[in-house]
Amino acid sequence: MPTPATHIERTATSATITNASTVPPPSTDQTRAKYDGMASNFAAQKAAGKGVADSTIYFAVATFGPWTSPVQTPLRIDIDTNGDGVDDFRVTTGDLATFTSAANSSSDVFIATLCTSAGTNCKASPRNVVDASVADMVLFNTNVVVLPVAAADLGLSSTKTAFTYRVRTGGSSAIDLMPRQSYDVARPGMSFSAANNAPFGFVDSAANTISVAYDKTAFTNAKSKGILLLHLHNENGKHEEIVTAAAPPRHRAAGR
Ligand SMILES: [Ca+2]
Repeated sequence: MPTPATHIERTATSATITNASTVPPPSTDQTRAKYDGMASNFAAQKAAGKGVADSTIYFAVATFGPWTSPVQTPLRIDIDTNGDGVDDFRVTTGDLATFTSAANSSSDVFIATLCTSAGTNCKASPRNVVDASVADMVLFNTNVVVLPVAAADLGLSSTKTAFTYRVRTGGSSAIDLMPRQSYDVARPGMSFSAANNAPFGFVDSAANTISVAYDKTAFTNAKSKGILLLHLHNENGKHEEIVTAAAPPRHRAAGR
């Protein structure tokens, strides 16, 4: 069985802003954010003659420890699309039954929900991008998740391609608040492709090679730090892999 791997451009680390404690979180805590990352399928859309408005943006989060069920790790991403410092959209985690009607009992069809910050005009997308009827995307017993958002639903287009966002864990009150970052859909720091694609991401096998297109200026502008590589089907403790390019040696002036 092919194993999807998802390649996400990493944009922030576990330098979390926490509300109270300065004690490092325990390694098994499924509510504490270890990494967040960004990717989109813009490069593939562009190659197909399409553009930003046709693209999907992927928010990735890795926590310190695994959840048994996604309900144990509520996530929220606040998005400012016009740069005025006021968030315009909000992505949250939930389930399809209560999305359809608040009167329903919750289901185990897990989704990412995009709404305006006022809670209107909500849209649902499958958690980990692909519906469970298509592929096993490993929603349970893992510490990594991908939340997809259609760029058009954020009002993005060829003339408006960038936004800022902030990832937080926790439900009604924040547990971890990651630093705000920016992302330009049309100018990703890195784009990934491979010969063997999975329903989402790439076939995770030694025979598959992943190619990386690198834009140094865009990478630097986004404050990206490397690649957050998600192995969805790995065992716990081995879902996320951090890949960083070797930095050239720094030369120090004599006497310092
Ligand atoms: Ca705004």
